[in-house]
Amino acid sequence: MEAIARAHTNIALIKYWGKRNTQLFLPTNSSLSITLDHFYTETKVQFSDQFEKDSLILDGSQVSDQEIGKITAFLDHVRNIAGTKVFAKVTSVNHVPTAAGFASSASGYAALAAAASKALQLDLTGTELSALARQGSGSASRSIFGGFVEWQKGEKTDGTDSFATQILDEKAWDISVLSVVVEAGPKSVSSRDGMQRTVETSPFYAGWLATVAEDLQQMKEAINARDFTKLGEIAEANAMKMHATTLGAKPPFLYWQSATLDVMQQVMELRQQGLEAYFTIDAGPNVKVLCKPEQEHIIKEKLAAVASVRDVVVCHPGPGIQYLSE
Ligand code: 2P0
Repeated sequence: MEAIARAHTNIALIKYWGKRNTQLFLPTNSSLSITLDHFYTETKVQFSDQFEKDSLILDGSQVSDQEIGKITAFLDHVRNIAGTKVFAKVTSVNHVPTAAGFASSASGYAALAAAASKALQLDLTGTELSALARQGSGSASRSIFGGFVEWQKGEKTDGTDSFATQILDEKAWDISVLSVVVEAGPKSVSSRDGMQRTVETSPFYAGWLATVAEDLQQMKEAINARDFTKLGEIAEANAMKMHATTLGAKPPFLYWQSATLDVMQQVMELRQQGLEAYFTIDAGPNVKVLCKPEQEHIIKEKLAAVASVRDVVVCHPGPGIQYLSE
């Protein structure tokens, strides 16, 4: 009754920003991401009737009771499907930059969903696994698959039609995603709290909702046509729009720090110089820069030269869930 799974992180080109049901992790809008080859989580799950409670060792350390509570709530979904009450020991290692803001709930819950369901011999389809991972963290639904992935928001109230599907596999189109780690302090608003506050209080949220479906449609056309310029322009504009909603929240908040702006301005400057690069930013200060593989070396150098940049890690489209043996 044990299994090991590896799941990679993903970066959204069209952002998931807001829930219509916080219990079931049902989003207000569909989103689209690239699974990244370089960053991943490996998780081992062992079920045994010898255990008296669930436990989690993350990167070699026992985690807090609050964190265990979330894991137990998630494992309860898996146990319900399997019809068992047996407890689990979870051992998880994150292969992501240790800098603040990079710990990933997407790869974490995707790997946990895969390893736990495999350990209980549940033979889930990719779709079922995606809907399960979603209930740990919304963005985890996308990390089940490799390459370019769309999470359809679904229409039903029970969540059975809210899961991700693969649009293109990781070998179908190579683009470079430069992960820019900046000098920054800890973030003060989690993505979960931030999106909820924005949904409830920001007058700009209506503008987000009114336009995000069209952004997604245009993005899918760009991907089908392998049109990098269109992909970059839409991704950058969509990220800007998401962050703009936070400025209208009550109280307002902002994930950018001064180093974030330094990188954004450098990307715009590179475009002036004829180098094609676009940025996208999640709920934190770090920046992901999209470019063509043939320009990744020069663009990486130019980004690394920005004083407040600590590291630049080159990523490409990566694989979906992998099952490992010891
Ligand atoms: C995304 N983010 O699409 C967006 C863009 C952050 C900004 O998904 O509450 O950790 O666990 O479902 O998945 C981060 O939010 O939130 C996220 P929960 P999650 O990648």
